[in-house]
Amino acid sequence: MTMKVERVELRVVELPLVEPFETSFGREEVRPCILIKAQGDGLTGWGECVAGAGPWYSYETIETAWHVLKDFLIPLALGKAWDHPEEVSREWERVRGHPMAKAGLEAALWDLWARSRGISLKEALGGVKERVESGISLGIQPSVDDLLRKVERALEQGYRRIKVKIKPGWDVEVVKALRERFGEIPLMVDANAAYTLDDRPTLQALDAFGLMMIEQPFRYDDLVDHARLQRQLRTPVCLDESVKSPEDARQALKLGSCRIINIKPGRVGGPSAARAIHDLCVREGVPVWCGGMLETGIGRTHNVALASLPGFTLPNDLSASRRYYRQDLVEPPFELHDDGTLSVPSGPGLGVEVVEERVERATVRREVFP
Ligand code: NPQ
Ligand code: MG
Repeated sequence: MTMKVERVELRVVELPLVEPFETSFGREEVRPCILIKAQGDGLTGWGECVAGAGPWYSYETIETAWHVLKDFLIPLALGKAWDHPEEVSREWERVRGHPMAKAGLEAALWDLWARSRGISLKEALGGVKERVESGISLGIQPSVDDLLRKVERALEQGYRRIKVKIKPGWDVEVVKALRERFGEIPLMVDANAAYTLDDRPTLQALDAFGLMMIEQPFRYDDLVDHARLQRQLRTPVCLDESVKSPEDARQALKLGSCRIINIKPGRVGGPSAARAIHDLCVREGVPVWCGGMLETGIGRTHNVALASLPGFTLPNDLSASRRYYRQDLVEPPFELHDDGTLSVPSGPGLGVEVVEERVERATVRREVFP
């Protein structure tokens, strides 16, 4: 059953966050993102590009992603006959880098393709779980007391794992306070690349707290120093920023740069690449989990479907919609069950309704191709 994309609509939408989100690289109060609507054969598919306003997490921004989508990726996709989204993403291998731009459009094609077969994204990707485990990611707070209150709240809500953002000066004392107050809860930290080899005393101190993992302590593109660190720590190192493709994942495992990988479809170039890294990690016995980029319901749904694959054995950065947004762009919004999980939608494609009137209201820019 061959398909064709006849029309693509790009939008920038801006949604206010319920509270500011602060990491070692900056503070966000509003989340802008690009939404992609791909249409063909009377069907519609939705994707979300997770590039941020500035090049702080990675080099991509809303502007670079818009440019690459408009001038290179959409022209390569429009009007071509294809049987599977992976065929289209193979065409884009000619475009170096820009994984977030590729991932947003590829996600829309997966939705379109799944709908054309009348199956859910979960089935399309090979998912098996009906519910996925939720963890929460808590930003840097004004004080340790503020963080303790946030963690208490998250545990009451049922989140299965607490992740706290760290940076030099907001690390060992914070983790110590959390262990003193909450004991042996499932706890991890994410540095977003804020440390160097010189900070090893700090990382050694964190090693004593029985953390589930330390995420991306070193440079956003480093594999070598992480390998050296992993040999010196009991705590598993988890890579996020440094793994930008299946090839990076293969090299990271070969070098011993980490014992866990955070898979984000946006960061690695799309659902196909995300699944390839999952498959590699299953073969190598390396646990994975699905990260988050403060997605709206559209990106969140794609992530939840991915996290239903069997190798996603650790709690994911997939929280309830209301953790980030007062009103999500999809219905029903994601709600946390008492057991700390989210349901994986089972209807065709995304399996949730995109509320176009809300999308329209949040839109600050729009363009249609051709
Ligand atoms: C992480 N996410 O795991 C990311 C970091 C992050 C939920 O911790 C705009 C662009 C906002 C990129 C917010 C979580 C972002 C962003 C957070 C990246 O490292
Ligand atoms: Mg991270």
